[in-house]
Amino acid sequence: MRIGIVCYPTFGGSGVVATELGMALADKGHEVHFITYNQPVRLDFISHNLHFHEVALEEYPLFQYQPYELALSTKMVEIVSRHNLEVLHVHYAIPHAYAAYMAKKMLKDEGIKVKVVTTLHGTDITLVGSHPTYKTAVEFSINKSDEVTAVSASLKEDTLRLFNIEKDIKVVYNFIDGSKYEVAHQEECKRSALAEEGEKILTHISNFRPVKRVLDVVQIFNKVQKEIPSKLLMVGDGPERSKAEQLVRELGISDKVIFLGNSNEVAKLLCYSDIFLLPSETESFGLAALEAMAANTVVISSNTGGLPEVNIHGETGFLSDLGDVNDMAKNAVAILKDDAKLLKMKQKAKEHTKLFSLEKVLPQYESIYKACF
Ligand code: GMT
Repeated sequence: MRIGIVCYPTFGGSGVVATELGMALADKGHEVHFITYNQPVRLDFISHNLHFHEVALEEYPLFQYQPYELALSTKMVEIVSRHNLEVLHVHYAIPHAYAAYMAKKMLKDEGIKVKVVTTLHGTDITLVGSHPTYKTAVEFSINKSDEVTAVSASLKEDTLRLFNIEKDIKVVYNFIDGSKYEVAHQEECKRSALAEEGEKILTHISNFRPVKRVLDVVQIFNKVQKEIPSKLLMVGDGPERSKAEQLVRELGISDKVIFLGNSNEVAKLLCYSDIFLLPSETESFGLAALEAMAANTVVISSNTGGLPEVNIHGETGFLSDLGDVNDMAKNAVAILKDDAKLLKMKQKAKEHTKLFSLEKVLPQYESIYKACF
């Protein structure tokens, strides 16, 4: 098929999933066109059937805010008609689903048909989308999509609770390409580069937005390091990073916490880790947790949103109530003290990721594209 993929090109989970999906679809022989404002960060190759089209914005002194939806829908019209695209798959409802609806209408006037598939990722529903500022337009554009998917059962429930939805929402879980984690583990994992012999490694990866509760991450680690020789790797960047750095200084643990900034080498970094910390306020799925599990890492997370669908309490890791840093630290210390149990849990975590493999999920999206016709 000929498919346009619209996403945020950044380190956020929705952009990562969209990019990995597009690359896998192209690998399978589909023609894929990414339409967004920058080359997606995980898009590491372009080929004869994998293309990137930049949405450029024109500055004009009258505009306090650049009208991105207008530029995006104009670009969609251009690319759909030039490349005969059959489906526009938009990731993250705001503003992508709305812009796709406008593009579809404009194309219809030219006698060109295109189908729109919208994938809901989380904050487009739970935090931003349901806000009165956007709610009407988000609800409208979800209902006007030809097919709608959500990345977890929990997100589907949230969508049905927060909006008046007339469409059937299909749950298609996020996925990972397990082979990427094998390579990193066997050949390139140089644990000694970051920790001393005998030290355990805890890792957090996110965009450091308030919803990720990075201060909880630091508090949990502070309790753990008092009982277990350990290091904390903080990967990513965002608005809460300086507060987290400040808290690390105040707690006097600067020599044990390493802030690495954004990285494209997630698989390589995760291969060092024993525990992945994700105490988020809400998480529709928790792709970062799944990536950690694929790299043999035990997950200690909150029990919010879709996290219990990914992290199985007592098997792949532990779930605690939101903000209960004592419980999260207690679970971490207990598992880090028992090497045999830690190893078993790491293996279980990896095993569990097979449910979310690329091979399982890719055909689900392909049949959703076909179901539009
Ligand atoms: O969580 C983020 O920081 C990014 C955000 C996004 O849309 O890019 O992630 C959401 O989508 C991911 C991919 O589907 C999910 O794994 C995350 O759980 C979800 N984030 C939230 O719900 C907070």
